[in-house]
Amino acid sequence: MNRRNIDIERRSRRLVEGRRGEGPVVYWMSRDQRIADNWALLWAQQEALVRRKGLLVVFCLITDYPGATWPHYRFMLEGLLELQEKLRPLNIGFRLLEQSPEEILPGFLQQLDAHALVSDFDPLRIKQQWKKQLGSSLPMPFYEVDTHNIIPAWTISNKKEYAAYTLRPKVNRLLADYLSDIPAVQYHPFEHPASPAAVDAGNFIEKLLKQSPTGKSRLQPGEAAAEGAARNFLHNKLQDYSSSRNNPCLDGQSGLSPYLHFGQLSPQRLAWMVSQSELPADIKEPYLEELVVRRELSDNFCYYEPAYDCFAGFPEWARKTLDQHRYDPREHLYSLSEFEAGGTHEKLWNACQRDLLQSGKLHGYLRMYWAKKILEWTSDPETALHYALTLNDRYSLDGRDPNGYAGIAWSIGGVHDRAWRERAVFGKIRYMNEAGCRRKFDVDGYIRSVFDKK
Ligand code: FAD
Ligand code: FO1
Repeated sequence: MNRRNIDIERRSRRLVEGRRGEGPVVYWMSRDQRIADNWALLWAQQEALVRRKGLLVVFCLITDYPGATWPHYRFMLEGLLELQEKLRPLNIGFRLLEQSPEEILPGFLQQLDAHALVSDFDPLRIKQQWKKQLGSSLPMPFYEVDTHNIIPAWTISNKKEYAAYTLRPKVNRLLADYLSDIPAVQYHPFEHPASPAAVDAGNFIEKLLKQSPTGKSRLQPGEAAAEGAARNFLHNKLQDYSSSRNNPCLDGQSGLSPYLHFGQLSPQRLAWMVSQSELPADIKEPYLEELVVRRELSDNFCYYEPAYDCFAGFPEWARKTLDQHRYDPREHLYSLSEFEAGGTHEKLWNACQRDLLQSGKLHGYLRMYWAKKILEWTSDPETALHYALTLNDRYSLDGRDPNGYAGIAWSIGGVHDRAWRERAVFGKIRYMNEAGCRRKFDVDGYIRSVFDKK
């Protein structure tokens, strides 16, 4: 096996044995919505080339995806429109199916007599359930390829990691071997058949987009825009990342998380570009720490902790301390709709919430403060968790993501953190407040910038 084949193979695993059909190889795309730098598509093409089969990409559109609203769909659908246009000259088919995968794929694949099915990896519950159900009803082999993590989630660790310091040595051991350039998909020489349920995906998406009550996406969606944004960050902002990223008044973060969330940008491509840049290592490392260690730690958490969005998913010390402070009096209590409307007594929190609603994103440093105040101003940690998850998923363009579940569990439930000095309500969970923010950045300047925004 050559290096390319090894690289492709070691990111895959077989979920179902099955009997190979005579039809095309099908890639059910979900988390990694791109053509470039997609190991799952490369895997599917390699399989189709060896077996002299056509190649088809299928996307199952679920109109009630948990937590998703129109701005998210708009961003995703515009990306898919670009994707299907780029697949055509490669002679790779694209089908958009309007139903959840475990319902529609078995019949669809049977009609095609599909040779094999491959999907991208995702640790979230909904995907794990779909795959389990699919696995029990498919006659053909079913594979999974991790093309979101640089080192497959099941390779980097076989257990839930305690914190970044336990995952980091594992990353460091394997990264040099896994972090490489990624080959390109080729023109596919074998025809894919006209398939059942072959609605014209382009027309269908255009029609859906016309129904969208939201205007154009604030951030330009799609693979081409993602690549442009990554290059812009690399050339103009990376050098100042470590000094400016924790200041919400500076535009110091990369802003790439929506592209990463919808899979329009490959984390490996981004990490590769950063690692190849001529900037000194001490400039590149803080960014790679977030992009590789922290991000892969989130996938590790959601993959090995089935209760990643529940109180039960918090570490034992955190559950114990939160339980001990469960009945502490709260000075302020707000309902979900009061939080949603940014109607608390604290101007900074209200500005954060307004920022989130206006721009679909909240600065990384403020996300921590924002979630911790929800813990302080609700009756119990379960309610706090529910409110934070609901608002983050509903309003963040990059929400509904393992990073969000891990970030909120860190803020409210001490996941990947340690015990701090004990205080009311929080117990030993790390505390944050406005005074701390004032020591870090110009809080009034931030508030003004949000309320002055048109
Ligand atoms: P940059 O600072 O430029 O970092 C580059 C990339 O590294 C990010 O895009 C992301 O993939 C990764 N990264 C950075 N910080 C973290 C982190 N703390 N944990 C895991 N990966 C990280 N991230 C999301 O992608 N979606 C969410 O819904 C989300 N919700 C969060 C909620 C809370 C309460 C907290 C505390 C954090 C949350 N994060 C979330 C993690 C982090 O804040 C964002 O990834 C980051 O702010 C995104 O902006 P950026 O791409 O400009 O980040
Ligand atoms: N995945 C799908 O396979 N089909 C969908 O219709 C779909 C909608 C969707 C909407 C918003 C959003 O944030 C994610 C959505 N996803 C969808 C899933 C996404 O691709 C990611 O896999 C997970 O959210 C994160 O791992």
